[in-house]
Amino acid sequence: MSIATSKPLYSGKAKDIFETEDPNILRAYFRDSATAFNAQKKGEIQDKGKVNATISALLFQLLEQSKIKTHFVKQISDRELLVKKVSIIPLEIIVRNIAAGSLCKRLGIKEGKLLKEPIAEFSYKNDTLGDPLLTRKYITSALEITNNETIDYLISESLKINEIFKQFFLGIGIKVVDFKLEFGYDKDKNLILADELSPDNFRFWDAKTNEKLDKDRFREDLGNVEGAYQEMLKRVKEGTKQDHKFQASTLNAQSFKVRVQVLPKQDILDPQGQAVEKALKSLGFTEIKDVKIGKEVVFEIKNGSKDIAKSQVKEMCEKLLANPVIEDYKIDIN
Ligand code: ADP
Ligand code: AIR
Ligand code: ASP
Repeated sequence: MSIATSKPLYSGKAKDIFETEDPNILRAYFRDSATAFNAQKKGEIQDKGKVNATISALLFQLLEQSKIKTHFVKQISDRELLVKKVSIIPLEIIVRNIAAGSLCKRLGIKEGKLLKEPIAEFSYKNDTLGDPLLTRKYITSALEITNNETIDYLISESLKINEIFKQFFLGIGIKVVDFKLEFGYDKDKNLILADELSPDNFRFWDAKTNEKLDKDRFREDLGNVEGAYQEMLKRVKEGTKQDHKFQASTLNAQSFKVRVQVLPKQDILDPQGQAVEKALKSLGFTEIKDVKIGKEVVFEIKNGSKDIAKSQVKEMCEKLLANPVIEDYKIDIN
């Protein structure tokens, strides 16, 4: 292919961006080169380019199904995506669900703290300055990058994307700790999501073990960097194949009221139940037997389908709300 040898329009820390015959379409070539801490640390992660291009393609498609406008056009090889050319807004929008990275350093919070609500924050996309954190006024009045209305849109779009991702990744046993997004204007002045969606710009933790499955393995010299990237590729491929785990209608989701009743299994020793049974009998209620004491968990869940919501609640019960070895659970969802 002749275009493969042409000079990149831009060569960044992880990707080369080429023009194509169509002036509105660019070709992004994902390299294996890795940097961290604003390129102070440099290295290679074998096959990272392939993993990041493919995960990005799958996740952009997932978002498009949920009516999020993105620059994604097509994956044309294992390392290359065609994307709509945009004029990038020089802001990094960072969404956080769990404390990690610079948030912990800045605020002295312990890594792993579940934030009361997801946070969307902005950094200035400027390597020389080390991508500093920005306030709203820095953006609108000091740098004059954009206006309040656009900031509001970027925040609400990023938080919407976060909800889609949290739900999708939960289905493949991954916690979305935080991530970085970039947006830009296409030729028709639509503000759309651009750049990449990959373990380079997300923190992914295994939901059961909290094992880090992202670029932190490279940043912190944790070893098995390649293995973590491959594991994420495997899971994202599985997740995007299985429609029952995730449905495109997330944004048209209804809210369901869930009531989960958890009780010790019939043949399991339940000392609390026995004590209550004894006390009741001593009060004269001698006709009772088999007292079991359990718990009830109530919450609301949003989803486009009641069946999917129910299968997710079942997964929650199996993984967290009940101990399936010794407890039975009953789900009531309306
Ligand atoms: P960096 O510039 O941070 O070193 P990369 O190596 O990933 O990052 O280079 C990709 C560059 O291309 C980034 O600066 C990103 O903002 C830019 N980019 C991403 N998507 C598009 C797009 N659709 N149109 C124009 N530029 C884009
Ligand atoms: N990020 C920020 N700048 C570049 C990247 N990739 C991503 C990190 C992390 C999130 O943004 O990969 O997922 C928050 O980063 P930090 O360093 O601010 O904690
Ligand atoms: N992407 C930035 C860099 O390459 C920041 C980071 O990922 O740590 O330095």
